[in-house]
Amino acid sequence: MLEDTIIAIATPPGFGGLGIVRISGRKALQVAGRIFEPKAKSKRPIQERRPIFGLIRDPESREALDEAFLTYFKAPRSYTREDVVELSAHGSPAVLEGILRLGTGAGARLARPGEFTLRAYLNGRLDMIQAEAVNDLIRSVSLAQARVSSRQLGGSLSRRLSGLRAKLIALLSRVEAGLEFPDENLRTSTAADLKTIVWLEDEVQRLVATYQTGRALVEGITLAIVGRTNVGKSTLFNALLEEDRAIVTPFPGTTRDFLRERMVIDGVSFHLVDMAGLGRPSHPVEKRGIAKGQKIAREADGLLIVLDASRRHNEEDGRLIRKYRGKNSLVVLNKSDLPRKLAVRTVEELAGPSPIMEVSALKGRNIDRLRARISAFFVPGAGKEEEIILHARQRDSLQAIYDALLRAQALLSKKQSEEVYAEEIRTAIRLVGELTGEVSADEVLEDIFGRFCVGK
Ligand SMILES: Nc1nc2c(ncn2[C@@H]2O[C@H](COP(=O)(O)OP(=O)(O)OP(=O)(O)O)[C@@H](O)[C@H]2O)c(=O)[nH]1
Ligand SMILES: [Mg+2]
Repeated sequence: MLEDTIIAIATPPGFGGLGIVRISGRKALQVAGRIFEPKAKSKRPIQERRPIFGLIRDPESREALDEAFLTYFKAPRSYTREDVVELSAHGSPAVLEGILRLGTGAGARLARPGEFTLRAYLNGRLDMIQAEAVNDLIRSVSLAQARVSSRQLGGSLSRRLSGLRAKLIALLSRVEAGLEFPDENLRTSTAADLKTIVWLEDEVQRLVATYQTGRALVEGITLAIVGRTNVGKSTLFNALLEEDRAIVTPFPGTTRDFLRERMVIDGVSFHLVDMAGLGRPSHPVEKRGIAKGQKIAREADGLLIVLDASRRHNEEDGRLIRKYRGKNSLVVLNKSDLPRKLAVRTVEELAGPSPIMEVSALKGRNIDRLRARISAFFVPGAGKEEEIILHARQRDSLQAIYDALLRAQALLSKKQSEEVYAEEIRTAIRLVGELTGEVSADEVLEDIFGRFCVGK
């Protein structure tokens, strides 16, 4: 499979100032040499990593297609660790397709999606985590996600996993030595091994827990603004968006349908939803709006529960908060510019474990702090230099490692069969290997790389 030379357009489809065709494989230079003609007449051989200017020319008809720069990356100092040639021409789909056609005519084969990265992986330049990070980086929809992927591409998560693996191997070799030479008392104390296993469990569990943040980075977080009518939900919606988006009036029941807008905090996308307030509907449309709102609130990733600080306690608020217990919520105490009627104690009792933030949506008071709070509360760790799991595949592997560790721990603490215990540690080691791609079946590779973009 690595015998042939592959070719693909590396830039996105459509018209652009530049377009790049990439060739990788043993015959990369030879293929390029047939369709590219340097402008300078000097017969110097092509140098590594030095773009040279020339023409793309059909070797048969001698027709010139476009001007282009050719850059040669000599193996192994290239993305795939093979000989790579990049032809940078004008970004017209017709020109790029033409170059592709000439390239295949000259002996290259069209690359499949992800095939360049697959080669980088098979040639040992990237492990599986890094290969996935390449694709994540290309497809990243937020700066925060790009930062996480970029760190993983640099190998940060891979290093953490190899640390895990080293500890597991140490555990295994101790128990194996004990099994092989039972008389020599080589086994260190069970207590020390148990301690290591518990540490490993914590480490794995920490990583699993970051998946929620990872998913949020990729998909964004839907936050519904809920509360009674007239508490200032639409005013808050507008203040957070810094845009006069929703209609605000002094009359209860202003918002009837829902509005959804995107805002970005620290590079993370939040889909903010403003909707009808809860209260006694005076019109069938309001009733429909309330029902719709409740469905949205139930399905949202998190809630901003808005209370009006200038009004006395209302049973509705308590009912609302109780209704959404168990959902990630932040309580926003609005209208703090007006004389206070709602006691702090009451709000705290109502809010329970949810954090409370006092603002004035109308005056814009504390809105920046609310934004920071939203980010810290709903996506903990997103802004920090932390490892974050972005894929269900990675989360599932880590969960399986965790389960194996739990079984190992139980066996060890009950001092049951050392053979079975060793087997669980071996399972955990194998699972770490699968996660980083040290051991992987062809279909797994196909599944992972098949999701990549063409030309990467
Ligand atoms: N003083 C003061 N008034 C506010 C504040 N926020 C909103 N209001 C006023 O409260 C009234 C209702 O505001 P909206 O934003 O329409 O309230 P809502 O919760 O969206 O109301 P519905 O859509 O009817 O459920 C308007 O007159 C706003 O100007 C605030 O922080 N301070
Ligand atoms: Mg409203």
